[in-house]
Amino acid sequence: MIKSVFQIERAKYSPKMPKALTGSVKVVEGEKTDSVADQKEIKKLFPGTYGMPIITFEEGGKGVAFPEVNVGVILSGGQAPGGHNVIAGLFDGLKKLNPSNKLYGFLGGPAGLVDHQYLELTSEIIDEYRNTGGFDIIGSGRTKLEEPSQFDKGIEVCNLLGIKAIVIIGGDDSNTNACVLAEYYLQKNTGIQVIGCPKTIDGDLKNEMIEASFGFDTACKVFSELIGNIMRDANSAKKYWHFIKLMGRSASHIGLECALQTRPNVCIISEEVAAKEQTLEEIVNAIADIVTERAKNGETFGVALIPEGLVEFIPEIKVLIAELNELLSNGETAENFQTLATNTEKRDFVIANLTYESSKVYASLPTRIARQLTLDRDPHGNVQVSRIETERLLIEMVEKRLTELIKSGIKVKFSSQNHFFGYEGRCAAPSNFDSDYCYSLGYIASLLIGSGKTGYLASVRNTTAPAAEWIPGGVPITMMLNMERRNGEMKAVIQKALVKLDGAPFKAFAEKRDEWAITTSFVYPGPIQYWGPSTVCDAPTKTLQLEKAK
Ligand code: FBP
Repeated sequence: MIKSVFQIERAKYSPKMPKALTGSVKVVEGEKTDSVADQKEIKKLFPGTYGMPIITFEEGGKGVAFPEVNVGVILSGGQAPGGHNVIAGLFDGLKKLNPSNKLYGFLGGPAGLVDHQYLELTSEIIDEYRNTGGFDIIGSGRTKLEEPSQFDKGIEVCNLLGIKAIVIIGGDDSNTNACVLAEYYLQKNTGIQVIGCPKTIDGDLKNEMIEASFGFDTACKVFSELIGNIMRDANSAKKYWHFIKLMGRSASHIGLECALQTRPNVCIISEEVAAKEQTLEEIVNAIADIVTERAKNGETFGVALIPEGLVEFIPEIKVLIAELNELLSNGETAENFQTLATNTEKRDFVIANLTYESSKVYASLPTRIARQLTLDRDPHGNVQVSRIETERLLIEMVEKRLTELIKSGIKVKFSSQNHFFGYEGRCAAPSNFDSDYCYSLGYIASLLIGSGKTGYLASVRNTTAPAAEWIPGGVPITMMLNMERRNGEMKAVIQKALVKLDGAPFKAFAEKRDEWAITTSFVYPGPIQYWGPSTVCDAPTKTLQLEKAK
């Protein structure tokens, strides 16, 4: 592999670790736990792994010799900066427990476990990937692990390779699968442990015990740099409104964090749209009002941030999507839809099969956007919001609204550009925070394996303090479960963390947004810094700082 000078220098970075992990470690068990909701149902579904205690790793312990163990690791779902460091931390932790331990990587995500595609990860391979972005060391995938036949295929390959533990690095859906797998292997007495690690740039896998999912820090910093660059261009040329859609799936954490870092004129928060039951028309009119107000001051430019999942939160489109899900997921109508050859036939078919209200909404959307709403769902049943051009939808509708205002005598000029930031940040070189955090998560996974645990998610708390003071541990995944309707059935799943409207990050934004809307207040954060003062290189996200502020 040909390396850039940056990669060569960055490979030498030694991730900072919690002091508790630097010597011998002792396991401290806390109180028994309960799931966040639906305790009775979850307990019944997970009799073996329900109620386990929270684990903390503290300095001390006797440094006992660990028996040899082989471990398998899986990268699951969308890429997030730092995944390679989780694997490096896991590898180093396993070797420290016993130098004969082996780590196998399953290739291409969970499918690698089922299809028996794997690679032994040696120190030569690991060293190539330390502190790098991407998941290319073993690849990732979105195969859903839910069928006993898949779990049994996993047992076969584990027996073949002598694997006694599997580490799944994934988001809420993948760690829900990890929990199901842990319970299955426990019930079947296979002796195979399953440990999860919290990954996703979306930032929606967090709770009391999991302060952040890895990748959020780096991705937001990359997007904020790009937004800042666009702001500076907008402020220089003074001729465009830039509409920027930001990844994050349902949750608006990325949009909110980037808004706190850059101070845009508009940032829509999907969770607020849902709470206030704002219609698409209301959202459009509010943006058009800001464009008009700024034009009065001669500022015919601006920046609007749009969360990727917005459409799912606008009440009338939410109902439409739910109807489309029913219509196109199973059964005869779904099959009939698939046989239609042209987009026009598909559009007519959908309109004819929706309720009156939803068919009106569907027909009112630009054809391209309406078609995007009918694209295939991902294997977990989620609408692929990254493929819906919400930023263009809003531009078209704001233009229409402004044309009406112009006709009524209001003077306003509006030229737009649209952008979508997501893939630009998912594989960026991890920031110091993500490099450190991920390495610790992987190292902790090795300790959870060493202490015989299963059904746990590796956790690091106190992450706004210097890394030496971080608190390493493990949280039972069952603690995060609740029952939700998925693909027409009630399922136990990890509760997604959406933006809290009474939380400190949203409040900080809401307090300032009216001012930022009219008075150009842009902040240009610049690129991530990997060398230099700690205040520049190690600062966690504003979201984390505000959430953890005492
Ligand atoms: P995960 O939830 O698997 O971490 O993926 C996050 C994400 O980047 C979302 O922000 C985005 O909607 C989605 O993946 C895009 O998926 P794909 O990589 O399949 O295009």
